[in-house]
Amino acid sequence: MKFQAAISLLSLIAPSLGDQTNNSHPLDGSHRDNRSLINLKPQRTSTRELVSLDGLWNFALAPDGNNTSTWTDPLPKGLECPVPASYNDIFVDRKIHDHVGWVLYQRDVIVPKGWSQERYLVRAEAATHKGRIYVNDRLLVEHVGGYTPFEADITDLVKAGEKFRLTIAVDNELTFQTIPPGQITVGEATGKKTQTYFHDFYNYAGLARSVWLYSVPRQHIQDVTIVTDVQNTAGLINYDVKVSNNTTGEISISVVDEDGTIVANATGAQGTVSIDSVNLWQPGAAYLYQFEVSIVESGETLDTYSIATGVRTVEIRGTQFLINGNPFYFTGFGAHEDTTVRGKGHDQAYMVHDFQLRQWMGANSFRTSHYPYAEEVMDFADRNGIVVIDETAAVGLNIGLTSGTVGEAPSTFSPERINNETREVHAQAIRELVHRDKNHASVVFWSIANEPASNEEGSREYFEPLAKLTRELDPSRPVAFVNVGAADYEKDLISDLFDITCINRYFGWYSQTGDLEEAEAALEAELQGWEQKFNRPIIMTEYGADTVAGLHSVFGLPWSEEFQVDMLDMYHRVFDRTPAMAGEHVWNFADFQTSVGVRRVDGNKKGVFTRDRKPKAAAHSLRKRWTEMGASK
Ligand code: BDP
Repeated sequence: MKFQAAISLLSLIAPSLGDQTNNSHPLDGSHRDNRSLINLKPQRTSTRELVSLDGLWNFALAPDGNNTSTWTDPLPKGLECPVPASYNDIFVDRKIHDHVGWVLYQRDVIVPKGWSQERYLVRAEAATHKGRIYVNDRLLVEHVGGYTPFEADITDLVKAGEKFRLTIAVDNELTFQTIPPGQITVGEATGKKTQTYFHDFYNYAGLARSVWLYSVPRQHIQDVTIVTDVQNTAGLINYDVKVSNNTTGEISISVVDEDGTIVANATGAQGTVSIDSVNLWQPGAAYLYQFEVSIVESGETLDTYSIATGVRTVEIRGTQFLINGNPFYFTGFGAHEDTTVRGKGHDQAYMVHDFQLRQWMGANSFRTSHYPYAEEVMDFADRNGIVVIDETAAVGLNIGLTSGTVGEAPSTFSPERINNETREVHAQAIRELVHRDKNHASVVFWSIANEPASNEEGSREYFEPLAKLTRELDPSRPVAFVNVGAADYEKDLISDLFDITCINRYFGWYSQTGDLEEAEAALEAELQGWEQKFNRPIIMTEYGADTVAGLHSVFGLPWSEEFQVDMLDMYHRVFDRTPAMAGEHVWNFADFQTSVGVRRVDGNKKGVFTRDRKPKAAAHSLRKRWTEMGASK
């Protein structure tokens, strides 16, 4: 199946699931059409300006209760919090670390004087998990979903040259109606709120990504959708440009190669441009054209915006995953945005270093487990030829997984737990992910959930419309979800709705613990089961063992570095005799923080690197395997 799209299909229309807008609800109605989509990532061009609002912001836990009227007052002096960063580990204060509810970030901002003819907006790249933007004492926008951007147009509220007080409130609460889901309990003795959740990483919160003030011209480019194809030696770029309602100018397109030469031109909001003797975007060898869109009137450029565009195709043929017609075998890791002190705060130094480590390992890909990563990471993957499986934050739709072994797990899909409202929120998370990341050459398929209870009643009703929605939003990429061990090839109820078999398996760790012979037989049977069920690629999206760096065992016992090496070797033997295997992503790239529980000592230790990015023994054996695989291609 070749995943190419007529661009018109890339609409955001989703009849089966209701409203289709960004989950931002302008609350005063005056400044923004609430059905419009969020703008493209801010960019400095000859017609647009960009002011970073990163740095130290005043910070406070919001006063208790739902009375938000005091939130916009100047915050008491004292705490300053860096942006971008999760706030949890910044302060030496358990109350802040464990806080459940709203926090407030505040700073003064001046709109540049020269912007009097422009429109200008405040944009937060993420507020985990709910965010509100206030200008002075006015609430402008509320956004649900912790890993996608939202923004407020402030043009009509603050004049160019004026200063205003910007407050961003952020709520970290997770319920059965959020993505990811969670549950809040109130202590009987203390009345204190405690957050629990069904996923295995710490609920870091706050403004973990950049905040911007940026300008766009009155007539401006709002959105661009690009789908590429290849015909013989020519590259085709199908495009669709959306502009602001008031636009009277003409749309003009230039495609510029890496040497700065214009290789194609076009006019009009939709169409196809062709590049002769195209340089393809290849895994490990990225080539990016600048797709430059302009609005031109009477010879004057009113707005211009450029998208780095890799020309490539994605196809599934039988059990093969093809990029540009060549079989591609995924090597690499599932990972987390996670570092000490910053939590999930985006950090350029760690981003570059992590890519360097992946490259050193011979890894060609990663999955954005278990939420959309910072947009800078996606841009960097495009530029570095790293292939990405792009995942929503729908992790933990599986109540049984963390219910322990005692007693019956309550059913996941039910009116009191994961219900239709959750599905609406999930649908919106998919819309926002596809909208944000659709133009990234690195993104080769979507994963709409990690380890849902796909063996449980109700899972099919829940997932069928979501799989359909994702295909409608983007027919140019395959759609997958990541399957959990309990929903093996006989018990899973939804895999036929998807294009690829992605499975996480822990034979030898959570089952057959330490017994690699039993584990090998179980893994083999499982892979054969999937292979026989669907004639399509299988990717092992997680496999691994908790490993304490520096712990050694002559017996190769679990938790030792030797065991991690042996266990991964065993998996690889089985993969190498399974024809349908199309990839292997070890869990995890690095050790990461989780909530405190009896199963985790300062976090999850399945990293091939420690949390501070030191290699464990497995890094060397994996490196050998992956670099040899890369070299033999
Ligand atoms: C899988 C999850 C992943 C966990 C991992 C583990 O997908 O998020 O961290 O297991 O237990 O179930 O290490």
